[in-house]
Formats: sequence, C-alpha cells, structure tokens
Amino acid sequence: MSQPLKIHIDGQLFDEADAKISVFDHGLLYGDGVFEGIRFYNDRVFRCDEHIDRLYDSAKAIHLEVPMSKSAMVEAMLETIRANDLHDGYIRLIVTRGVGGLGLSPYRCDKASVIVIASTIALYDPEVYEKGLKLVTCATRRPSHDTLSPAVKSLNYLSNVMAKIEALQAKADEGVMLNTAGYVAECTGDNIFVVKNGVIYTPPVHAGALNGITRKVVIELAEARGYDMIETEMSRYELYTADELFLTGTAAEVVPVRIYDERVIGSGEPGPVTRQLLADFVEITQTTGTPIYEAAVVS
Ligand code: PXG
Repeated sequence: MSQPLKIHIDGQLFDEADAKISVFDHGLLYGDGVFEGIRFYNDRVFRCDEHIDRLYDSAKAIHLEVPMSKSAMVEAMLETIRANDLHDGYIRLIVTRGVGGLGLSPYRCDKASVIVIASTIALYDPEVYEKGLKLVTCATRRPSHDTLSPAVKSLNYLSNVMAKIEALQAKADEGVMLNTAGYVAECTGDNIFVVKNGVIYTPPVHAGALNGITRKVVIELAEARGYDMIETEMSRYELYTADELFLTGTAAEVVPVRIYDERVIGSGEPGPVTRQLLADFVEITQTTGTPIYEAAVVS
C-alpha cells in the first residue's frame, strides 16, 4: 500500500483524507477556476515556468487574481512533491474562485484558493505507446472563441468530458474534437499532429487547439531534426490520409495513433517520425527541468 498523499491547500499540507474544500467554493458550484497539469521526471519539473505562466494567463483571462506570486506557486509545488517524496509524477495545480454564496457573482468570493496535488498519472495503457491507439471523431465540438476562449484551462471541462464519453462508448481510446467550422482542433486532452511526405502538420491555436506545452516542445524537437513544421487548418481528410498521426500532452506525452474512424493510419504501426520524436521527447524530459531536491542556488 502506498502512503496517503499530502495535499497542499492554501499554504498548508493536509493528509489526503483531510484535504477538503467548502461546498460553497465557486470552483465546485460553477467550475469557476483554472488548472494546470505538469509532469516531473527524474527529480526535475518539466517546463515549469511555461506551465506557471499559462496558469496565470488562464487566471488573468477569467479575471481571477491568484493569491500568491509565481515564485511562491513554484515553491508550493516543489514543497508538495518533496513532502510526498516523489521523483517522477504529475502535479495538478488548481486555483478556484474561492468560497462565496449561492449566486454566480465572483465578487462575493473573498479570496481565491490554491490546491496542489502531487501524484502519478497513466492516461493510456502502456501498450498503446508501442502499437498506437484508436481514435474516433466526436460529435461534441470544441467551443469557439466567441464563448469562453478555448485557450483558458478552466475547471469547466464538460465538453471535453462529453467528447471523452463518446470516444469510450465507441470503444476508442481517444476522441478528435472539431471546431465549429468542422476543422480539426485537437483531442480531449491532447494536441494532434499529422506526418505526410516527411512534413509535420498541426492545427493552429486559433483553430481551437490548446496552446499545449508538449505541442511546443515537439515542434522544437521536430525543427531541431530539420523537419518542415507547418501549423495549418486541417479537416478529417488530412488525418485519414496521413502517413503518421500522433498526439501530444502532458499526461499523454507523445502517443502514436493506429486507427482513426476505422481507417488504418499509414502502415498500421507507429511510423519513423513518431518514433524519433518520442525518443527525443523521452530524452529531453529525463535531462532537463527545474530541480526539485537540489538546494536553490542563491545568486
Ligand atoms: N488540449 C487540452 C484540451 C488539454 O487539456 C492539452 C491539449 C495538452 O497540453 P499540454 O500543455 O499538457 O501539452 C491539454 C492538457 C487529463 C489531463 O487528465 C489532460 C491535460 C492535462 C492534464 C490532465 O486527461 N491536458
């Protein structure tokens, strides 16, 4: 049996059984809040600053003041990992609007709450990283920019949850979400890439893709390998006829796709570009990041 986790809530660590928030927290009542999912590998937090920046940008976009500085947030995160003596794992940072009355107004919430969970995550069976996963198109569309911006990682993930249900009911591992114009946006918690004739394509952020941090890392790795990398709108046709398809995300990492809407992709095996980028991704995650256990260097 593993030890119960220690969870950070508003500056204090609690055993997981005692880690509780109010039923009047607007994060629960209205999905009013933002979050980040971050991985740490080999005692280092991967792309720490980029995740922290995105958290604060999400909060800014919903007019939510995070009640601590970015450096205090990083410290809370490192402390939580250390308190659980973890070396490889997954961090969930959550900022909720805080406790208020029944009623939508966020102005009746005195102070935002910060929750840090450090644990582990396994999104897909290990087998899919070898063989590729099964994808289907979902009917639920990615919300457009004239609703809540799809760039905000809010506590309101219901359209993604609905799409995930559709994918699982279709006996697939993951679902493709189109935008309201019918172009491919992304999957329910991952960005998507196409390889065709040696060129790599991914939908642009304005097509409804989250500005994924793994997506950015993979673009950098692909460019370092000399691939042409093109951000362009794509329909299902470009996905059906791809030589290779793969997904990226903090939780998913880099995962090949074998079947999309019952079409076998490429040879039906993870292709050479996907394999190369997956190997490069493993390398960069194992060797870079913000140290968790080393004493901070005072300059
Ligand atoms: N699209 C969406 C909608 C996401 O939520 C990504 C793409 C990938 O972005 P990053 O920055 O992680 O490369 C995400 C992030 C989960 C889970 O439990 C999903 C995410 C993060 C944490 C957990 O499925 N998705």
